[in-house]
Amino acid sequence: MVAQLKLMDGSVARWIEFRDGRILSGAGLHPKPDVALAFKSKAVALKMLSPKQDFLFNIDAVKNFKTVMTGPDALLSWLTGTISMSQTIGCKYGEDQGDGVTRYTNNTNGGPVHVYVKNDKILRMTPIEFGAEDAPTWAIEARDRAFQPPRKTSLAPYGLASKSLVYSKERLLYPMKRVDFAPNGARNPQNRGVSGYERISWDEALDIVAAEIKRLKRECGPGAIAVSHGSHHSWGNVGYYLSALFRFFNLVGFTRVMHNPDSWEGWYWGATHHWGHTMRLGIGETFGQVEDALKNCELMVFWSSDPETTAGVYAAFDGTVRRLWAKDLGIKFVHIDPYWNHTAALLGGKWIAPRPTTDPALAQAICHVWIEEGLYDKEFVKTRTTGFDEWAAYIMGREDGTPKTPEWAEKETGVPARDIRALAREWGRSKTYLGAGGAGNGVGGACRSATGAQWARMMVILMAMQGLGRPGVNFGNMQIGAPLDFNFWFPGYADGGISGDLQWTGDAPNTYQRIPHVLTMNPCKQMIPRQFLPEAIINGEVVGYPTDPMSIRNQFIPFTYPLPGHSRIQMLYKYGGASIGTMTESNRWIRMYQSENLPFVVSQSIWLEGETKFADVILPACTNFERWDIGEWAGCGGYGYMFPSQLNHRVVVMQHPCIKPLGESRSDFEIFRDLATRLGLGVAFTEGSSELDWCKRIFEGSDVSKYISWKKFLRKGYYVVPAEQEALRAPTSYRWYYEGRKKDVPEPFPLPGDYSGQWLEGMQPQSGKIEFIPESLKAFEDPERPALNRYIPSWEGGTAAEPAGKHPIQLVSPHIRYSFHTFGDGKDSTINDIAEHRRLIDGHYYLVCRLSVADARERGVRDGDLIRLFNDRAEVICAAEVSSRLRQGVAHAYQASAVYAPLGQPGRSPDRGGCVNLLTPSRSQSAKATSMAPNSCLIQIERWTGALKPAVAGAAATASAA
Ligand code: MGD
Repeated sequence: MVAQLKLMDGSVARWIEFRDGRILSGAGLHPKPDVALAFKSKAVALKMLSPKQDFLFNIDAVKNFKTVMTGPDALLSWLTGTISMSQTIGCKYGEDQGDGVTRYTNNTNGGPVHVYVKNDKILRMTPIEFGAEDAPTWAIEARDRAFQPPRKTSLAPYGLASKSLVYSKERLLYPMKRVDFAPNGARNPQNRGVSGYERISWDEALDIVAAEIKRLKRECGPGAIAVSHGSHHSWGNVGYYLSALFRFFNLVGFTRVMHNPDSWEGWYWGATHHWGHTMRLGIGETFGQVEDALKNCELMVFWSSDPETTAGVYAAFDGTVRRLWAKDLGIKFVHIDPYWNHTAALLGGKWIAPRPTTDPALAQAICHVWIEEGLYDKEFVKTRTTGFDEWAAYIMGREDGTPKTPEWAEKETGVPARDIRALAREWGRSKTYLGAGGAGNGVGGACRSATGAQWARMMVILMAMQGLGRPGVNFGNMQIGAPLDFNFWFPGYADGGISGDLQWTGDAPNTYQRIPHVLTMNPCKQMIPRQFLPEAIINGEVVGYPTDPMSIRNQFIPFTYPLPGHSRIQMLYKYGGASIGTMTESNRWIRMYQSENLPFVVSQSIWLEGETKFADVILPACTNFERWDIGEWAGCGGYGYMFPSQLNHRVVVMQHPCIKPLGESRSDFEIFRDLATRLGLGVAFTEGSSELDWCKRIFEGSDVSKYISWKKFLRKGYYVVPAEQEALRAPTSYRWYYEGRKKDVPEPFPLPGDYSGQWLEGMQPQSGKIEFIPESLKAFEDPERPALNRYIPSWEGGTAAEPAGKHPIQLVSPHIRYSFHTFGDGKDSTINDIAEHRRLIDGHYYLVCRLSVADARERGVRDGDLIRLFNDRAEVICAAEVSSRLRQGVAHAYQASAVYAPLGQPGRSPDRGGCVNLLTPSRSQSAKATSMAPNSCLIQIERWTGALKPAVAGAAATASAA
């Protein structure tokens, strides 16, 4: 090709010809250039073409047409990419270990890793042990002892399993097309999940997808293309869905499949009304709790909190050592959970096991004891809260005639009244930390049930009565609040990476000014709530309530599908294949995929699993071990602001491409780039930067570049952020509020306009205080979420009063211990070999479901038997673990099976993959809060005696072509 470089007035020009690997060049105008780059002035040209790039300058030049490119997009993409390679070509990365082994670095969702590679094969992965040159580690002195964590990263089981996931036999290695799908003929949606696949070339696959995008935009107008991604992604700031995917689809225009705040649910829909924190979706501050607890705490209550299983969020086992310090110091532990969970098993302490979903009643009875016996912080309640008298009237029974005594709660929860009373007294007399949810200040399985909002509201109410922020009285379970440097800036994935996305990422407030790039905007406003995507497709209409962190009352504003004048969905672009394992009543997804109303489905996935087998065209993405990226461990940004406070060290990692992509798989970035090029958007998508260039741009914009050179960072692969000096450590969360000062913790929330008093004065709710009876809920009619947080029993299961019925067992399906949602599960992962996760029976790995000894005995079930979990929604076959860690009437199986393996027609036959979400209800916690409630689920269990071979060959839908 011939590229013409010139000034716009033609006064200076030079052409470059690329032919057969040789470059020719000449002065002046070429008679037949293929592409041209024209510059307004010499100054613009020189600045843009000089090796050291000034991206702020470049963006201004492009946006204001001081430089203009003409010619086919494919050639321009290639040319800009080639010019940009001059910045990185020949760079050295990784460290030579001798004997042909190179050690690279990468990140998993459960911790960073060193990756040892020989001859393009991964040998092993290990956590990172720090060296002498890495920054020193913090220490805390408390109760005449000094505490210092180990100088290394920890790693979650699913991180450890990464090698087996890279080399999984379920890897998608080639683009594929469903055999009976003809883009210009019969599409046969009814056969999705049944018919198999044939291998096609990348060109054919991308041409089909690009042609459909163009056709739908032309024929149907905006909104016809829906994009659905998971809540999580392989780690990094470039490849993440909030980055590359958002950038691509903002350029194309799409209907957003809006996520409900699944990890937060009850906190967002409930707790936020009492104390604000909308920017964290209702969960609390994350500063200083570790030091304060070590110094002052006497009792720690873990409520729906199992950080040894969930790793808080992304933090592997970094919190474990801190919890063991607390144990060493003699801090007492209480665990409130229907399951004697792994944190309880490690730490010991008192176990209180309410019936699932009845926790709000237990919490109210604690309030009753505190009020009756005067065991609450009266001064704090008087000066820092509103509405207590009305709350107390309800609790004491003056409002509805029912005092919420421990005896009342015993009937609901099944917890003996004497235990409730003893807990309330000990709590009220001690300096107590409440570890609510796995993170200690939020999330947790109890927030994902019919009473999830009630429960999260109760957690805030309890702490409001105990004087939140008093020394030794706070939210936490030693998972959050390590004394790190929070002024050091490195973007989290929700800061938007390369997306340029203005509305749904932190790009505009956080990233753009540090890492200049072109901002992107989706022209289409249409949205569908993810929770009701099947209803939107099948019924053609749906209403949702948004996840909008800007302000407390934004969640009240419903959105409808379809929007006036917009197209109904004609194409679903699905990223990953998790939904059958993770979405409630997930047979709905199968009905959606087999519906005539959905003419085209693309799946961009790494593995052939779950719903990927329901796509028409499959685009194989590679793992993050096969492409460039850059990211900070547990650095989420967005709603997970300062999540690295869960770690013992902040660690920023260069994510090396440790091996070449397997088969013909490509990075997500490359797939989007290649599609974009077919749509004439190639340069707009890349800005001329490769993935490595983008990593460098992020590195240079971040604070890391002030302390380590790019060259060294590239080679070594990680940087440990020095801990904060003791005198400059972030203050303890809420101490400012307790002491009546302005907010002094380093988080820029809430927005200035959301303070009712002076900026930084008070909490976010209307009164500026913690509100027992929230003004916001008073202003909104929702019978299922009254302003007074009454105990309203679950609409499915949970109360003592409920008759046993045909489905007498309450199934809880919390976050999975060994895998991370569907990551790490199935696909030949080494995790399969953990008998507590799956059991190998007759050649198939069945998901484990735990049931109590009494329930097992009643049903003649022995440990290791196959059992059938069923209700009117579905049937799932699991392997039984008979356990004393549960009360009778409760079963426990982890959510998020990656395997969907129906024994007959998909959606109409028992699943032996272990997708327990086939059984869970699709109903929102409240009709006016689009949320999920999988932990309100009634089932029956019996021994499985049926046939075990899939009846439909296509049910396995293996890619024979691959
Ligand atoms: P994720 O695991 O986030 O699951 O449920 P989802 O959001 O459905 O899905 C990520 C998908 O993206 C996977 O298919 C993965 O393979 C794919 N993926 C990952 N990395 C890449 C990549 O680099 N490229 C491409 N192309 N694809 C990639 C999670 C959801 O589950 C959550 S967050 C919660 S909090 C809920 N919890 C919950 C519960 O507690 N109980 C029950 N019963 N159900 C629950 N469901 C919810």
